[in-house]
Amino acid sequence: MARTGLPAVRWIDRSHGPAYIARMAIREIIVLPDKQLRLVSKPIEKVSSDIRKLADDMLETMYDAPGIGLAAIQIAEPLRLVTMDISKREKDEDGESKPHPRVFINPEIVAASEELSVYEEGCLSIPEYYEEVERPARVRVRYLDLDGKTHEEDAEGLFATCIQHEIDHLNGVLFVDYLSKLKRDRVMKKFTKAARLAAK
Ligand code: GNR
Ligand code: NI
Repeated sequence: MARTGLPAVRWIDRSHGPAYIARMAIREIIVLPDKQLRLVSKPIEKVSSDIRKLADDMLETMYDAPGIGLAAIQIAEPLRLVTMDISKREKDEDGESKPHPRVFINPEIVAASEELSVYEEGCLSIPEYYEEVERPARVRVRYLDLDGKTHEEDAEGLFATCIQHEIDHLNGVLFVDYLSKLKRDRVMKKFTKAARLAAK
């Protein structure tokens, strides 16, 4: 998973004021075998202040992890909300990296290419496990922004992979579901055993 190396507060919109910033929170990311990861998340009907707060908490949690994407269910909120930052984080002339926080509300794939591409995927809910997954190379995604406005956008490369991975989370699907039964069973067993040992 790409390291941001960013203090989590760098992308914050300061206009919210100190009281808002103080309320922001890094939330706990749930991991396998937590059954909540299999829930189908609910569409967001109104982009309320609670939703905006949740999106901010998700961005902070994602940067802290660090990860390039996060679905709300990964912090135990079964809502169709995704955050992402796949920026390359190249340093500018001041040696500063530029974050590109993005929020997708009710995202859906409206078209997918026949051409497939393979990417080595990881998941914050399946820590330290990476495997190659084949998915459509390009997708068209429809979503709402934080102002409730509808957008449609073409995605390719890492963006296409990541948005498909996140929309899968909204449907209770994990990247290990695309692997052989042997590999999937092995991962599930490993995390079930780890949870059992941690509970003792
Ligand atoms: O941080 C993440 N990296 C990643 C790499 C390849 C394909 C997908 C991802 S998403 C992942 C964060 C995560 O678990 N999102 O749900
Ligand atoms: Ni994931």
